[in-house]
Amino acid sequence: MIKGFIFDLDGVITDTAELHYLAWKALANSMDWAFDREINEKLRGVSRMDSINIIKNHNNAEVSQEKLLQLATLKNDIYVESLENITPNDYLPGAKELLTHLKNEGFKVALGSASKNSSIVLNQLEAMSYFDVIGDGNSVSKSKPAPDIFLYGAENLHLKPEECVVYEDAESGVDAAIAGGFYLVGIGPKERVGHAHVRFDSMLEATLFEVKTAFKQLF
Ligand code: B16
Ligand code: MG
Repeated sequence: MIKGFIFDLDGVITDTAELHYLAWKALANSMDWAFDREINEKLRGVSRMDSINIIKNHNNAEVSQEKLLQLATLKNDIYVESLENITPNDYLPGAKELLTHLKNEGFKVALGSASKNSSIVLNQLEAMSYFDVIGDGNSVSKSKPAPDIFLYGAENLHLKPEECVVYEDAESGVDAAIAGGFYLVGIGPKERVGHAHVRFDSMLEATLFEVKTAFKQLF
């Protein structure tokens, strides 16, 4: 029986991808590195240090680990400053309605994000009260596609993976949730999240009614 839901943040609850893009772009420009939306797409759901390694490798750049950490910190400073612009109007369409619905029906809810800035984002959205557990980049050391972040969420909700539905928009996040033994809702195109158990184009379609219909033997 499904008793809980675990949500990814960027691309599921809100769209911070554009702010990540602008911050990485500013950093890349300062280094004279190539960076465009195609490379940015490879960073979806990927941790900060894995992201900078992808950008560095794309540019065949030689950078020490210490310098790489410095650059990632610089990008994060730019990104965190831009989070001030997020308001409670910035939920992805359908996300707030779904969270409200789940609360009203008594489901347990956790966050399962790769971001180390999830609390800032959730506070800006005024979304903290929807979550019983916050699992993010500060909670575990192995990032997606390792299942650790979702296992952390389930454990702290006192549920088994097979009692939880995970919502994810990234390929690595879908891989992580499958590896952990969760039921999975993919948000986005087939090429990206087609390996989820159920897929919707956007959060607007991924309502509780649709998920209950898709997994009807589990509710
Ligand atoms: P931070 P999610 C991910 O969020 C983003 O999609 C990804 O682009 C970002 O690099 C990662 O968080 C880490 O974020 O730099 O804030 O720690 O989709 O896992 O909620
Ligand atoms: Mg995501």
